[in-house]
Amino acid sequence: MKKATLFLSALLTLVAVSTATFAQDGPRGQRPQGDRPAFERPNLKPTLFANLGDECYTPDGMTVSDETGMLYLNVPNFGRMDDKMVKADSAQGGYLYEVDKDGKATRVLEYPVSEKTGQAGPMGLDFGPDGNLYVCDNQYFHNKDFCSRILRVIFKDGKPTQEVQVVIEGVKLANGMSWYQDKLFYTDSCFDIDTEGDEIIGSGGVFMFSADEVTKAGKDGEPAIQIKAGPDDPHCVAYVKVQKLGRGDNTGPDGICVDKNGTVWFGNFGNGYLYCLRPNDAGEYKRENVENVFDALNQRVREQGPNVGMKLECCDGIFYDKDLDCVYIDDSVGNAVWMFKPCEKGQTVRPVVMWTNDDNDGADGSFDQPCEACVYAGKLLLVNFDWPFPGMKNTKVDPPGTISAIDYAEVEKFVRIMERFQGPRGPREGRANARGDRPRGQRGDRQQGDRPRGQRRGDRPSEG
Ligand SMILES: [Ca+2]
Ligand SMILES: [Ca+2]
Ligand SMILES: [Ca+2]
Repeated sequence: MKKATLFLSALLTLVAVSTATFAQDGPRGQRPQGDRPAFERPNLKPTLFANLGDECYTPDGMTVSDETGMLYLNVPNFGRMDDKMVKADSAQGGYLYEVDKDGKATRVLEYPVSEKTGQAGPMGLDFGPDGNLYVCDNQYFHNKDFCSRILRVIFKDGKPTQEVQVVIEGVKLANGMSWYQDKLFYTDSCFDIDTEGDEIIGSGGVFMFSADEVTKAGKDGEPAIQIKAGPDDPHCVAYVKVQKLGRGDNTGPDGICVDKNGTVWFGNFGNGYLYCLRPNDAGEYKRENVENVFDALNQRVREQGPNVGMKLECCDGIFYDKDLDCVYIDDSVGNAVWMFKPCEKGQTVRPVVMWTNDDNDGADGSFDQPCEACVYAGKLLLVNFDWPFPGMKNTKVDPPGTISAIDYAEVEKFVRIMERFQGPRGPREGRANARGDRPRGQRGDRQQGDRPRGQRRGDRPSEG
């Protein structure tokens, strides 16, 4: 009798625990299967964090100062350019802003223009070990002849001075930037070489410089470092080509971030391919160690409900969240933010959509071509580039510039749930193939829910 009661009690406890777990997992108490999260994610709906005012059309890179906790935002203002690629007023319009925790944005610097182009295009930025701010100055839209630069904004007592120095010259399209310990990494999105017929339409890379080299250059009588960007430069630690996909955009590496293990993650703007570069045992970054961790052409269609059929075909800025050990991807084309967990060597990652919305002006905080992310003021911030290219959800420039925000507590809940499906189980694609090898009739019905009706495993996008 006593034994039976104990057994019953244990059973009831087990049922209660299981139910609680399932209730957390998804709607109607169902346990999600495979990579199916809750169908809708109203708790992740972005709200307006900052209205950047009338002089800010096209905001881009963001970084937070470790020293003061202040958010810094670069604004290249490409959206103000006329058909001759000249900005609409006498000011060249490349600005640096401080954005406080309430979303109040204050312009603190107007970048000096390039002598060759008369323009400034400040994009990715990050603080160096010397406490100064390093900046990708993208001149590609004004002049494709290696006019882009890496700049240094001198900081004193945690505040920017008006002094800006040129550190590296000869870059093609300087885009994303990340410092990791004593190394500076940045992406160059367009080498404009090695295109092959209709299939391979672009190329680009990742460059690495030591702090020793970079922090001395361009000051105290030292000249700027001169390179000619391309795979032949010894600083080029990753060289990738862009396979035509979707819109047929030829832009290569854009977003870049470095995780807690020193692994560099980056992705192509033009087609959404994702890569990583792990340091070898000697701590060196070698081009032969670049791994393709997301094959955008052969991606499985996932999601249900409103996101059905959505694919990742654009990687703009990316951000590593060290607290949750995950990476957020800004998808400029799809007006979306995606998340993935870093994978082990030889595996692939599985990006999942957090939020996407249709074309709109961004005034209510909805996405208007998100391009960079960071965690700040208890929120995941996504800044909206709002300078569309053909084939994007965003169709027109409608200032003012905006920063969207997603409640970080909700982001954390989402990532905790999703990481159960993103763990070290090996590549999803590999498992799908293994299932496909089985004789017909042996597949479980359950697994068919993983993809929308009418789509077969291995289907490729019809476009491209
Ligand atoms: Ca970018
Ligand atoms: Ca817009
Ligand atoms: Ca807008």
